[in-house]
Amino acid sequence: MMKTFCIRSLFFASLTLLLIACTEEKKERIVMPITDLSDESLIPKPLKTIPTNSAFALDQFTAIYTSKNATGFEEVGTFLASKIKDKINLTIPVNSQGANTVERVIYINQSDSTDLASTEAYQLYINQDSIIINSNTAEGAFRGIQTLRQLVPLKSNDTLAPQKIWPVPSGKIIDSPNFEYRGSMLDVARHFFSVDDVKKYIDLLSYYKINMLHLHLSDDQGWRIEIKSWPKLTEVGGSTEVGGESGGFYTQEDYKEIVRYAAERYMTIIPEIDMPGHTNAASVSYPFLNGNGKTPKLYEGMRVGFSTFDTRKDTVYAFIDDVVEEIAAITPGPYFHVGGDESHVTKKKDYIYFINKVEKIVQKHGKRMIGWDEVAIADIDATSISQWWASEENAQKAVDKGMQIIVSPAKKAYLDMEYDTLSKFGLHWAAYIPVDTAYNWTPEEYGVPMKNILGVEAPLWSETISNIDELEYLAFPRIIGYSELSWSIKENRDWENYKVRLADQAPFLDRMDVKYYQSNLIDWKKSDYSYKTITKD
Ligand code: TNX
Repeated sequence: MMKTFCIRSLFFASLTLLLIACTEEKKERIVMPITDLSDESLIPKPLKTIPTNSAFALDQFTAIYTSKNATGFEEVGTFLASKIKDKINLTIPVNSQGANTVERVIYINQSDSTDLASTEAYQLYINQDSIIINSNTAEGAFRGIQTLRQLVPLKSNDTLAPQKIWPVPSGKIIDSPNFEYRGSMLDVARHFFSVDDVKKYIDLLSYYKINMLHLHLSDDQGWRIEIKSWPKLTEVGGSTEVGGESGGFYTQEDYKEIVRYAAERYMTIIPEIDMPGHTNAASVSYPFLNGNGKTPKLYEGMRVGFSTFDTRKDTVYAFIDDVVEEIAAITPGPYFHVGGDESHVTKKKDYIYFINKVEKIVQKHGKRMIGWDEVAIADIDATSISQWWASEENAQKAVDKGMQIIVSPAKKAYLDMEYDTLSKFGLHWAAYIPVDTAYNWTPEEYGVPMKNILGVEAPLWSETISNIDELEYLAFPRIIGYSELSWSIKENRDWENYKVRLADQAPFLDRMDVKYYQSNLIDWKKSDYSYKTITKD
């Protein structure tokens, strides 16, 4: 590994020298401050960090270059440039467009090196005059630039050279994710959230390398996605929400825009249509669907478990086929979530019959089924996925079937649980989840074997929240901890160390106008954030 690195660094060093030689006037060498890359507040913590105690001089003479003919790499470079511009108001050219004098390069390189463990793996080499990001895929490069964004200091050091310089601590980072599935769920059914709200959430999640956003698109209180063959679902079923406000829904164009925006950030959207329970809004729109024997009416409360589809009617399955077909057609990701939770008024044998049939419909439309942990009682395939939220017995059934599991235990990973008794929003039926409890558990050892774990997801149910500020209050800062629980290996996780790095997220969260919960377990760094690199004399 060392040998490949040396050869590669030689290659890039010569590339850098060549670039420097090409510049018209050679600037004096800047003496950079002593830094410690391993002391930077990166979240999630990378696999390996090797400091070299100098710095890269990010300044107006820096340019980004990306591998030619490597799909998506130039876009990753452009994304990085725009985020650097947002953070420190420095314009950096990408692949020479607009370049004047170039003295230093950030090179985003497509590499076939077998050292890169997965499509999301990356290596970041920060030298005095070059930063090199190696990855097999643009997805890996995208994860790598999130690390780099976190390393760019907010304030320039104006004593080093006539121009402003933002020193990026030097060294190597070798990184790849512990779990391939790192997610959050947003319930847009109990309260509706606009496309812009969802985009903001996507932006924040992707900064912490979360790569899955599960949208809970239907429930008793609302149906939130346009289905062209069944228009009343949104006309009627989308018209209200918890508390009686006017609800809302995504047109298919809106949904495609969310999918596109997420894909630009290498995030997969997972649509959920919850059934056979949690279906009151659908049954109000089309009463033939209803199987609970009562006349359905729009519901604006917070109870669960009272609705069910009629599991013995062919027309119900024809309806589901249309719904899955339309949503699958605008969902490029591999998954379709069918809910399956809390079907308290569906008889067990009907529930099993229903899930068996729905699994086949999902597969027919080319997707892999995900369901809440109850689905493991049905006769489903090992290729389907169980999302473990409550029952250990159901989790064990999924393991016995050889299924993969998304770990989302309500007691640890539910973003809608209150922090403590003083919390402004949230519920506490599963637990109070302060910021340390949210972080201090080990998904790898929570009860199912590591080989069955696809990843970790933190669901945000929205009974008690109705706007983006309230969403942010519950999600932040806890979701940042879940990003580390799913990306970083357990040997690299430690609450005492994490809480200092979390405190350092305050300037980013403030800049992004995130109304996070300022837990007093954290000694938040406020906006007077000063330049952090140590300078030795
Ligand atoms: C349980 S978790 C539910 C949701 C509620 C949530 C509130 C799960 C699969 N079902 O319907 O919104 O609790 O915390």
